Amino acid sequence: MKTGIVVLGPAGCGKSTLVANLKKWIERSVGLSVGIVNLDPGVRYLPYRPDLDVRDIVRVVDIMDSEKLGPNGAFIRAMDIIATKCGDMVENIMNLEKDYILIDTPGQMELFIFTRAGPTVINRLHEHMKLLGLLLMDASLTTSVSDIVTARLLLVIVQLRLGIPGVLVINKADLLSKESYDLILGGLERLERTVEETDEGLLGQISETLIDLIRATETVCRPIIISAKRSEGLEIVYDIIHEVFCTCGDMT
Ligand SMILES: Nc1nc2c(ncn2[C@@H]2O[C@H](COP(=O)(O)OP(=O)(O)OP(=O)(O)O)[C@@H](O)[C@H]2O)c(=O)[nH]1
Ligand SMILES: [Mg+2]
Repeated sequence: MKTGIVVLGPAGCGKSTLVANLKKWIERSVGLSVGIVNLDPGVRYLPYRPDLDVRDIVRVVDIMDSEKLGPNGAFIRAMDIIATKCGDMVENIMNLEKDYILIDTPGQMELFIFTRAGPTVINRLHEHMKLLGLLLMDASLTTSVSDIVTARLLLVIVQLRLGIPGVLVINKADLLSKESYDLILGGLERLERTVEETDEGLLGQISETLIDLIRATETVCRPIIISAKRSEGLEIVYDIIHEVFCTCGDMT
């Protein structure tokens, strides 16, 4: 069965950079072949040459012109069109003779996750291939307990919406302070201790409750920290992909 890695995350967190550099890293360091699928119908420039591109089906700019819609309305319309042509797309992906398939997703993550089309495309793919989601977050958005709790909770929601296992990947390590680094890698216990020490009242209680929820729903592994641009930490990403599929099997 083919293995697909779905790279998700808020706008500008480094998804396309990770896809470009992870492909290079896997091919160079592991010697396996990697195909790339672009699922973003709105993107203009990509830092890689995709093997399959949804912009061959539909482009957001064309929908904005032809249907007189704004960017978000046009994006939702484009995703609906992609969902209806999902069967052909899945067949084309299955025909790619590659060991791994990296799937780049739109910057408007909420429009991908919280509409019907995004989960439909992922569910159709998941019928034919093993999938792991990498939820990428910008390091500047993971500097406090509440930031990290929010990111980890978002991972739970992404897994729930898309029905695939996921790993939280903090990108732009080069911008991360030593304190934030330790807080992210210190695990849930470290977050709990920090909440207790800082006595944030009601917000602290919310964080404690959410930490319990994250502990109860955690499936794959702790967050990892990388720099997609500098290709740092990509060996950890690869080890986790390998661990999830080869050691534990598909965890859904
Ligand atoms: N400092 C730093 N910048 C990075 C890193 N990875 C990516 N970037 C920069 O972040 C910006 C956005 O990168 P993209 O790869 O286009 O991000 P994206 O998530 O695909 O963006 P959208 O598809 O528009 O949502 C670019 O300027 C990248 O060079 C990193 O590890 N460190
Ligand atoms: Mg992108």
